[in-house]
Amino acid sequence: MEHRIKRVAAIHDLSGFGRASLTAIIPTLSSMGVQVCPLPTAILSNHTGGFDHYSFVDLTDTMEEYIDHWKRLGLTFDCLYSGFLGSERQIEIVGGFIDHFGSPDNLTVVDPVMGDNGSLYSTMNPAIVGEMRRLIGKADIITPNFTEAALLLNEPYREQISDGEIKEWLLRLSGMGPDTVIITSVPGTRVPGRETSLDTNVIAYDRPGHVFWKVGCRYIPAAYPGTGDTFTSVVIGSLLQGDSLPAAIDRGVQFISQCIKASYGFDYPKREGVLLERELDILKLPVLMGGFEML
Ligand code: PXL
Repeated sequence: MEHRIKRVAAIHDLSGFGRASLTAIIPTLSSMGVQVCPLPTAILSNHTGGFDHYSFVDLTDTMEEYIDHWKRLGLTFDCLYSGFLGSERQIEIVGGFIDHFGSPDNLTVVDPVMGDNGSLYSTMNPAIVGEMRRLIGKADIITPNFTEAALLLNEPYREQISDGEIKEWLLRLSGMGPDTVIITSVPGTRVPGRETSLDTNVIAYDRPGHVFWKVGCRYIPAAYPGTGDTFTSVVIGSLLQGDSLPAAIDRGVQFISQCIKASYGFDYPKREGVLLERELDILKLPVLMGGFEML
């Protein structure tokens, strides 16, 4: 009998320190019973969020040969999942990878990792943003954060958005190709007299069902790098386990909230990421639905 372990091709960088990209994605998906096959895009000593220096080896030149061997092995994947990409040409290579390995039976997820909190990560440039706009056209699902959604749409970054406007953003992003658009870190209701918003939401659009979904979570004043990678990994793991889209998003939000709460009480640099190792076992527990709603 054939084994039933689901398999994901994970196209991301390997950052040696800081719990982002592959060092967050591999443990998260493995804990959910999914096999991760990394296709590394770059090797960094540490991720770039909150560290002012790092070493960076761009692996663009090695990727085609690496992919050729996967083709010769006749590998197939249940999901193709790309994230941090290091150069324009690399984005083109990933496009070719999706053309070859993508099929109506598997899921292509593009997390257009480019920036956060209104600015681009230091390795990014406007040409990469342009290429990323093309790459999302090949995806079934994209998971930009609020900053990345604005960059993809060429909208100025802003700190507030109404339900009507975010719906319009979702429709425009879906119009660029993907059936499903999931925007994270969408600022929620602003409370008069408080500088920060009370909550931050994940808002999604599912074109086949023409449904908007909203999953809210209480604002916790701490940003940890790598949480986007972990969130998308939980969503993918959950979908591969057979959950519905809103249930998968709900699990992602619950898991990240739990990780942040478990980390926030400890005094250590946020740039080291959430204390994932303490929380991974939660992913094996039966799921209790939190709160998702139609928008
Ligand atoms: O988590 C996103 C990410 C991925 N890869 C690298 C990064 C970051 C965010 O800072 O620096 C190298």
